[in-house]
Amino acid sequence: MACWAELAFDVPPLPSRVRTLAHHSSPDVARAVVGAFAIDGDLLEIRSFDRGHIHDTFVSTWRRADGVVRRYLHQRINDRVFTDVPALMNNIANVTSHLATRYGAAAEVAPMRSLELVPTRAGGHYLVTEDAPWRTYVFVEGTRSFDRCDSRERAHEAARAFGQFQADLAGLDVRRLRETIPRFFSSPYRLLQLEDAIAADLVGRVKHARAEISFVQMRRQLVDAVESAMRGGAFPARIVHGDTKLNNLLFDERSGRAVCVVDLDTCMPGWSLYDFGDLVRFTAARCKEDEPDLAQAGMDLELYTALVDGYLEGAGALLTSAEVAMLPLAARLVTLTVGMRFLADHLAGDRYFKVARENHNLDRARVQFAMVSDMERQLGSMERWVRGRASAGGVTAGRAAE
Ligand code: GN1
Ligand code: MG
Repeated sequence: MACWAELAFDVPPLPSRVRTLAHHSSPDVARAVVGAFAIDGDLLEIRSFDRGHIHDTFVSTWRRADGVVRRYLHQRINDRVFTDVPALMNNIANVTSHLATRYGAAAEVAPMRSLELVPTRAGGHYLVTEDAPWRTYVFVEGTRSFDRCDSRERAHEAARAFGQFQADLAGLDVRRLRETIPRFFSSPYRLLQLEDAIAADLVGRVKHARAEISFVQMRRQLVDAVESAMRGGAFPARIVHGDTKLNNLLFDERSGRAVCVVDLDTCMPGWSLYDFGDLVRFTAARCKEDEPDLAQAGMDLELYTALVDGYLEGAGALLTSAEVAMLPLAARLVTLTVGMRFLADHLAGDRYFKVARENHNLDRARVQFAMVSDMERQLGSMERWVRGRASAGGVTAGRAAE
């Protein structure tokens, strides 16, 4: 079984300084490009749709000749973050067609459905304009998403659905997907990027971030833990979603069931627990990702336990016992790693994540680190819950590590 760390070797490393500037475009720009996609009817309306830190997103409404009104979601792809757009869109096309086939054929996975790409009139997966590449999805109607988790049941359902998503992709050959952002999931590499940003100190912010920097430096061992386990063959590379924020899941408005996983940008080879870790980072957070008041930050243990149960229900049959045992570690590691990325971007002058205020990325990093500290305080309980589930047979895993 190929190890993800090995798969990463044949791609060039990221330049040490990511040359990315967030960019914004308007509904007028979107209006000019949406006609190039294979959509029937008259355009009634187009408006901005605020989501994510990377792309610009719009929703359009169209009326067909037969009177039926339909909506579509358009994204101006940030090609400074995703420099290999053909590979990105090839991954998404592979994933959506695999899921559409699976969901079309297997009654047991209902009511899940796949995102649906709308081709260009020329038949491509995306449109190249002078300014940027664009893509279009069918808008998934009758659903809603949540920026914050409102209940244990919601957390359980989200984790079940993201776990199932991973299990549903287990039948797709990892090698059909490219790692579109090199070493995206590698914590040691993220630490190197942070160290580069500290050494360069491009905007003179290092002196104001000493506490955050030493917080990371004291956790070097954690940074290496998963990659060394993978190098030792503890678990295989898998296709992961890579951005399992609660608001990347659409819930049926009426039943409350999760029905569609969105934002497939980082769906690529990685380590399965990344998805679980990112779920905990976002969904079990006591405050929003960029809360300036750190007194509110931390991890809700009740929500964490619901996430463990839901994730094991969705993906348990797929996971090795080594993976299950590492769930609590993954929560800490992914939260630390995303914090390192925010901190590195703050130190490099906010070139990657969109920011809306001064020190926005620093605030984001601080919330992640406060959460890591809180997880460290609750580590015993986090581990006990997972052990209890594994020994109670709540996990159908337990195969020897492959
Ligand atoms: C970015 O797509 P969006 O904005 O949800 C980022 C993720 C981070 C996340 C933190 C391609 O996701 O990796 O975890 O922000 N995506 C990319 O909120 O870097
Ligand atoms: Mg994303």
